[in-house]
Amino acid sequence: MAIKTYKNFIDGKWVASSSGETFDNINPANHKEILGRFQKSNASDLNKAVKSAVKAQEGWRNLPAPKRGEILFRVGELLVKHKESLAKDMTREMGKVLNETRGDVQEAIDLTYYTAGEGRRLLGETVPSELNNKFCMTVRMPVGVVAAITPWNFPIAIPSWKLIPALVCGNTVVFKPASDTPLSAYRFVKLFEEAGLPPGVLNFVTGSGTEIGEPLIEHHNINLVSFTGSTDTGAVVAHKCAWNMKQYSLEMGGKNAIIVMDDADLDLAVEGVIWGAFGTTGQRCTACSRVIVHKKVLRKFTSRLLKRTKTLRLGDGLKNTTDVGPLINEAQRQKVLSYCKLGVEEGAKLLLGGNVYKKGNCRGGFFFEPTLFAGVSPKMRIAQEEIFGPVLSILECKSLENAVEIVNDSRFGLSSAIYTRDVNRAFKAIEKLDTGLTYINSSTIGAEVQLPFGGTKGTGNGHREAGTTALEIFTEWKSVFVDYSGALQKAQIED
Ligand code: UN1
Repeated sequence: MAIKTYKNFIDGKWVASSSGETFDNINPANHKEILGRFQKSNASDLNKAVKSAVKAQEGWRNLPAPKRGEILFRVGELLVKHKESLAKDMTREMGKVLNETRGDVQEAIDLTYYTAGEGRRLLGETVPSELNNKFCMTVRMPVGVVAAITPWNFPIAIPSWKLIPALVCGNTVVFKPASDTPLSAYRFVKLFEEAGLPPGVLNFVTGSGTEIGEPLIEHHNINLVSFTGSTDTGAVVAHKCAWNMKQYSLEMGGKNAIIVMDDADLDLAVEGVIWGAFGTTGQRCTACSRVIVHKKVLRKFTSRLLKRTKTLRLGDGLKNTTDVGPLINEAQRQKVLSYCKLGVEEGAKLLLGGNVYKKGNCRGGFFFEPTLFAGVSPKMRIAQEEIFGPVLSILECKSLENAVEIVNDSRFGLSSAIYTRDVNRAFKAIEKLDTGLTYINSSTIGAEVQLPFGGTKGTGNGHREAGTTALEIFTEWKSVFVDYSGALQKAQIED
């Protein structure tokens, strides 16, 4: 079958890059399968996309917010309609199992329905004035032109966290998806076109971070950069934005932990840890990569976890017999492998896995064995650094206080969880764990869109996506003072 070439979307038209070049989008479960060719865009394409977003700004911000919301509701309906085929394409292009790619699309549906309703809210506040015959209120204004730079692990859900709130708030957008997942991004953008979004309001450009990502961040017409990805790249975004006086919102790494106390339901905890550590092949920023187990139950828990991990079946995510799909690409697989070697060198005990997986039908993909390390101490690099793969470290704790100390001994602060039947311990954990998300008796993954999403410390820059807090990112506050006294009234000045 002929391989399809996909284009950029600029000013409401599908156009090829002026580079004349494309790159291949491959299936990580079988890298011989090419899913499509995408534009290898350059700075000139990028400039056109930004220009088109600038041009569309005035019209879009003047469209009443409820009308903007209506268009986005239609996007939500189209996501519902195409959920299954979007999920299948997503599994083919990034590997996670079909149930999870369905979940990815569902998360975008939830986010879209929740946030499009902001078109009829976008609440500000009214407050009293210190003077008579004077009215005070706050209103939300769009920030302007937003650059949305998104990762490959949630190819539709994460773009939805950025595009939907940005648009309902009246911003226009230039969207640059990860080069590993341009097909899902393309299909998402097609839905906005079909829903009737005016030309130029959303522009889509594919290509590498250096060719177009950096010029996009630095472009003088970009007012806000919304980025999800690695902490190293996030730091570069922050530097460049600070230097150019732009706003930026960063969602970055995690080193998320589950605490298993001695009173926990151990079978439930094993299931939560398996789901958190090996779901999405460990490639979630919320993935559980440390399990901190009370010494009284350490042996029992470890043996049950080991037994359960051995049952996981690797394979193509499209097959319903598969539990764990491939990693995204070979570079990522080599990174995970090097961390496994490092764990052994650091003195951790490799209980299971630790190597690439090439058996049977998995030969042609970027598969990696589900890996367990025991005897990990908190300062080891495998307990400190984000691996982004199916590698779990087991650590021992003596008490809740000790467990909290280990969880918080991290440069990241995204997600944490505790398994306990003791309500006092649960609330103590909620109070003490320094993370943006905390789960009681459930895994570190599975955040819902009506709540703020984000983390403390090196995970972000204090912003929270989703929920109503997304509006804080995508709007500017204006404070308004209306004096209807007909006289010069002076605040703060005594007569
Ligand atoms: C991510 O890993 O980048 O809470 C996002 C979760 C998902 C979102 C994860 N709802 O795991």
